[in-house]
Order: sequence, then C-alpha cells, then structure tokens
Amino acid sequence: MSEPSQTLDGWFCLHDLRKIDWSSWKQVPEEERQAMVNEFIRLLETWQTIEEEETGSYALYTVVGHKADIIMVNLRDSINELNAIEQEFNKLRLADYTMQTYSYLSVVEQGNYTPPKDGSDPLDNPNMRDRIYPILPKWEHICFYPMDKKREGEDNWYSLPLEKRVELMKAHGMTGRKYAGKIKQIISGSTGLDDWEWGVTLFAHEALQFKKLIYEMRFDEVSARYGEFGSFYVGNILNNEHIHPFFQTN
Ligand code: 76R
Repeated sequence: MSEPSQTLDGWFCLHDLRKIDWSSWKQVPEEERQAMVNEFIRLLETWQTIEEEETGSYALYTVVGHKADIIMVNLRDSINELNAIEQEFNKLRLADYTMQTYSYLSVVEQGNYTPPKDGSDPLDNPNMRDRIYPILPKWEHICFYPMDKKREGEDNWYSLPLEKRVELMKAHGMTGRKYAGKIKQIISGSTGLDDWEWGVTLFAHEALQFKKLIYEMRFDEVSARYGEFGSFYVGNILNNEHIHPFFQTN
C-alpha cells in the first residue's frame, strides 16, 4: 500500500463559467442594459471589498471561443459562501441573459511533499499561508483546466510509493519555477468535490507563456505518464473599466 501525501488546504474555490445570450440581450433597451450592468458592478464591488479585507479573493475574465463568454472565480472560507455568491449572481437581472456552461468546485491546496524537518507547523510560514489563501493576480490572461492523475495498469499514481511521488513532484516544481514572474499558478484539489481531481488555474501577462509552460511540462514524467486533462478555458481580464464596453452592443 502507498500512503497519501499530506495536503494543506486553504480557501474553497468556485469557477463559474457563463455564456451570454447576446441575441436576447440585444433586444433589451439601452437604459435597462446599463442598469443591469451597474447591478453586476455593485456585486463585483462586494467581491473587491472582501479581497481588500483578505477574507477571500476573486477573478473575472472573458473566455475566448465557444465554451463560455465569462469566467468568475471566487475564493472563500466555506462552500456555503461560494453557493451564496453563485445565487446572488443568479438573482441579478443580468443573469437572465446568461447560461452556466461549466462550473468547478475545489479547495486551494498545497501538496505538503516536503514538510518542515523541525516538525514545525507549515502554516507558521507566511509563504505557505499566501499559497493556500492567495489573492488572485489581476494579470492579463487566465487559463483554467481540470486534471486527474492516472490509475491505469502500471501507470497508477495512487499506488506509487510516497518517495517516488516526492521525486516526480520535485522535478515538476523545477520546471514550474522556470516560469516565475511569467506564470502564477493556483492548484486546487477537487477529489470528492468535483468530477476531476485538481483544478489548474494559471495567470500570465502573455498568453503564449501558457503554451510554453504546459508544453514543457508535458515532458516531465509526472505529466507525461500520469497526467490526464479536461477542457481548457482561456481568456482576458475584465477590469471594472472593461465591463460596460464588454456588454455594449452598439
Ligand atoms: O517544489 C515545489 O515548490 C513544488 C511546488 C508545486 C507543487 C506541490 C508546484 C509547482 N506544483 C505542485 C503541485 Mn504544479 N502545476 C500543475 C500543472 O499541465 C500539466 O502538465 C499539469 C498542470 C501546471 C501547469 C502546474 C504549474 N501541480 C501540483 C499538483 C498537485 C499534485 C499532487 O499533489 O499530487 C498538480 C495537479 C499540479 C499541476 N506547478 C508548480 C506549476 C508551476 C508553474 C509551479 C511553480 C510555481 C511556483 O513555484 O510558485
């Protein structure tokens, strides 16, 4: 038998992806549309306040392509709060013109593969706390996808001895660290919470860096041999000043 590695778990995370029914939206008189967008902005302001108080964090991005039009990511202490946020959005008038095309529930996680040797609490380390209670960067682009570790014949991540997993994750971390400053990653665990085992949320100043990092990682044994991936959702930041132009139709 192989033993689980310890994880440090922080904020719960909801990725909420919406498609906009543009043809119905266009039928709404301009003034009403403006009012509905303002209501949405007021909801966003509550998320911004929570972020300033460091009791949660959020990200709002567009999604390029057919899978959705926007992605909202929220981090909070409990799934009750995440559910309340989702319902608050659903009750906005704007929500009548959106469809939730995908969502993903997880909890921000730090694989504690190398616990402190002196036996101290890893949460005494502020770096560790920042990793599991992260303030999401407001960088230009987002890339989100869910993934699993394989459980097939000889390629079963869950039956590898802990030392082997530590070794593979070390190599993974080394590849990742080459992208310091270019990519910020949030890893969230979703075993028992959603259909895949992890959510991978990356932020970048340049979208090309997603391809470079993920391609390079494909050659690390942990991804090459054990990684299985879901759909990718990629988009651009929607700052407050982008929101009215985004919803403008004429
Ligand atoms: O040594 C270390 O610091 C390693 C820190 C680290 C861990 C524990 C780390 C670093 N990751 C960890 C865990 Mn990661 N990561 C992914 C993907 O597309 C793919 O091939 C895989 C998707 C990317 C792109 C990525 C990026 N990582 C994990 C886990 C949990 C596994 C487990 O516990 O078994 C998954 C599923 C996962 C997947 N990783 C980094 C990155 C980057 C850019 C880094 C370095 C960033 C940094 O040091 O802050």
